[in-house]
Amino acid sequence: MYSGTVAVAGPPLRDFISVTVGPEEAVGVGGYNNSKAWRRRSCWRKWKQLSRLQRSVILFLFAFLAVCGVISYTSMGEAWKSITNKSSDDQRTEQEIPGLKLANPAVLPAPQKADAIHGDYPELSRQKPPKPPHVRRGPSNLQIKAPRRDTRLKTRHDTMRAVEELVEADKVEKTEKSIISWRGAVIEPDQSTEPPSSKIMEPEKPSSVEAEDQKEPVPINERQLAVIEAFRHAWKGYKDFAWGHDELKPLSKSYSEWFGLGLTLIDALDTMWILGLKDEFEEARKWVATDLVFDKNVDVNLFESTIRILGGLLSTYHLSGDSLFLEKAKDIGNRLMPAFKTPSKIPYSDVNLGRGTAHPPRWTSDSTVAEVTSIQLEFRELSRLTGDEKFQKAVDEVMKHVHTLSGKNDGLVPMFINTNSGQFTHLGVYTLGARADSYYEYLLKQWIQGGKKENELLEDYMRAIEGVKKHLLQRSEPKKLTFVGELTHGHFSAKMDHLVCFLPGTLALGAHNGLAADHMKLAETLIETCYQMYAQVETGLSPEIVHFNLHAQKGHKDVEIKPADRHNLLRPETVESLFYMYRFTGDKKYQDWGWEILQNFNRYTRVPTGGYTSINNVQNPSNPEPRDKMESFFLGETLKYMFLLFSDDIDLINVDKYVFNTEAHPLPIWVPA
Ligand code: DMJ
Repeated sequence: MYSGTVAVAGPPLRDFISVTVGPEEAVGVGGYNNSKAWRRRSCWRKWKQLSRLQRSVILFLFAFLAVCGVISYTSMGEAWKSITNKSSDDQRTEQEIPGLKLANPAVLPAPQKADAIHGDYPELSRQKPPKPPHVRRGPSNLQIKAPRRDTRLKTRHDTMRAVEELVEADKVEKTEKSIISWRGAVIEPDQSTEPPSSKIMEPEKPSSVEAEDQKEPVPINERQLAVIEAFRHAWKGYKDFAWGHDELKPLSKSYSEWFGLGLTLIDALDTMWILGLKDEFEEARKWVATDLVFDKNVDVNLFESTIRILGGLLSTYHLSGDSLFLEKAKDIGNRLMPAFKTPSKIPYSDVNLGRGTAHPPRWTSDSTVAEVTSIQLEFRELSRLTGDEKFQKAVDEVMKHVHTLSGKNDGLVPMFINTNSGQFTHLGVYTLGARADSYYEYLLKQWIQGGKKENELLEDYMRAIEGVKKHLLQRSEPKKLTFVGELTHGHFSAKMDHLVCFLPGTLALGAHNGLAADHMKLAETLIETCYQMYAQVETGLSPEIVHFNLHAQKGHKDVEIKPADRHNLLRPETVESLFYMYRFTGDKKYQDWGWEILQNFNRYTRVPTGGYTSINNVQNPSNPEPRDKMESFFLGETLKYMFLLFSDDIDLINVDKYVFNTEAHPLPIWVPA
């Protein structure tokens, strides 16, 4: 029973208001009657009996109490917010894109409604995917752990402070350093030979495997800060001289166009998110919102635009939850579809985005095998997000067709496929390098993406690795490095592209996902080889292609380099594999190797006015001959994998929740059935 009295001072008589509310009031003639209708009538009668002033005062008091209620609600702590958010999170996906239905739910939570969070997110929150729900689903390796939000945010603020200090320190340091000139470029001689100073220390946890159980957030360490500094330096060049264009030409302080779609900017979006570069991300987002237009009379390469643009937009959508990126992804996805209109359904290499026409290269009707089989992760994810199965259907058909084709050699595929006949061409040449590389990578990654159910993919992957072991592995002299060569009409060549260095990481990922343990052993030996491709070279940077010595010769190293192959394009593959190896073993040597590589990029490829450049000669430290081009994958992949390699936080893009596309854009793993 409740009885309340409200007293208000004022003019006589009417100034005193007494309101009594309680069940007593409801007792009238006829005894206790608590029917809803009776209560409504009784209250209304009482209300009518009050003077206008009394009513106004009561209304005012109710309004006042309501305002107090709202204020106290909004000032409640994080815990309360997370409780209230949790239930609405589940409904967001459908609300943000009308009619959107997920064909397959993802292991990751649905991204937050874009417009709701845009411009109002906590600083550096972009380093992490949106908050996962507390419920755990699926097998233990796919379960989502409860977030550690408060402490993590604190760490991010500390990190940004440290980054700012680092930038300041860097400015001071730069003015003190001497510089050397060579062929039109000025390179800082010992840039970042030591990690830049910072208050933040490396985490004590020695291994990422142990890190799985840790409860405390992992602070960003000095090496990661050095990556952030490198990214900012590269970004400065792009912003100053190439903003909105495809690639920076850092020496001539200009740019080059490939597709005319701001390739570097799009490729770098999710890296900025992961590195926590809020301002840079925000500025780039604005460009995407206002300047990125796909309705252009421009020919693009299907594979390159899929892995860099579609992949970049999709992963940025997942990390940020901003629907702008999904809208752009849908737009380009639709515009790429004409590529599949071929007699065999094997797509053409080129598409005109504005005209909706597609064609093969001028000199052939062939497509590259790696290109037509490394667009699947992106198109499948686009179908899952939009509910439109046409994207997935088109790329699945390619894989099913390639699965049945003859012309393979123990699972190894030739490099070309004809868009008319659908058959492999140029038979008899097998490589894990250019034109075939990511076919193998995507067999495994599609299998992982789809919840490890698509047996044909796994079958093809396992068979191919057996083919690699049988036909392509050899050991070099004098160090007996295991390497992956090439087979040309039965003849073994000891040639290995740097591109092949994706393989140790892929093998390790497979082993982590339950495949043969000997894949991990092979990964360990191959990553050592890839590291030696850097370590045995004068600049400490790998050339594009090496030839291994099969016979010991006095004074010769394992690695030989031909003049035409001695360039370095800032490629990511070795760092990518180092990242996986460190994640799965916790062996610090992989971080140390990556650190050496970063320092050598800083020594030989960094351009003082902003940006990094490809070089022509990794064998000449005094004149590495800069090429005047910063490839978009340096920001999209190389620096991202560096940052993740140096991290001890397995939740910073957890590989049990995300699968990286071949351009290092993380896409969610779908929930297993
Ligand atoms: C990137 O575009 C991708 O990693 C692709 O798979 C291979 N080439 C470059 C990087 O080397």
